[in-house]
Amino acid sequence: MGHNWVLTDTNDFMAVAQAGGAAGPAAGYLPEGDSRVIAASSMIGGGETTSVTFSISSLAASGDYTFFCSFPGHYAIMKGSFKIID
Ligand SMILES: [Cu+2]
Repeated sequence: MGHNWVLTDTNDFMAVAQAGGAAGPAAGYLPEGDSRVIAASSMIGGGETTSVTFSISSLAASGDYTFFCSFPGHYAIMKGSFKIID
């Protein structure tokens, strides 16, 4: 079992989450080269840590973004809203 942290526009969240499951473990459960993925960490196991660094310069302050885990099925509960607050 693994977990990661993926950020997409909320409109893309479900499609990317499902494509991630289809991409399989070798791809880290993320569709390779998918431009809908704004940022993503590596897939890690329980008790491990990781981080992700990305620019928010292309994101809108009024945007609606969702972060989630793309391991199959996890996105149903491992998700949240990502807001840019000035
Ligand atoms: Cu997970």
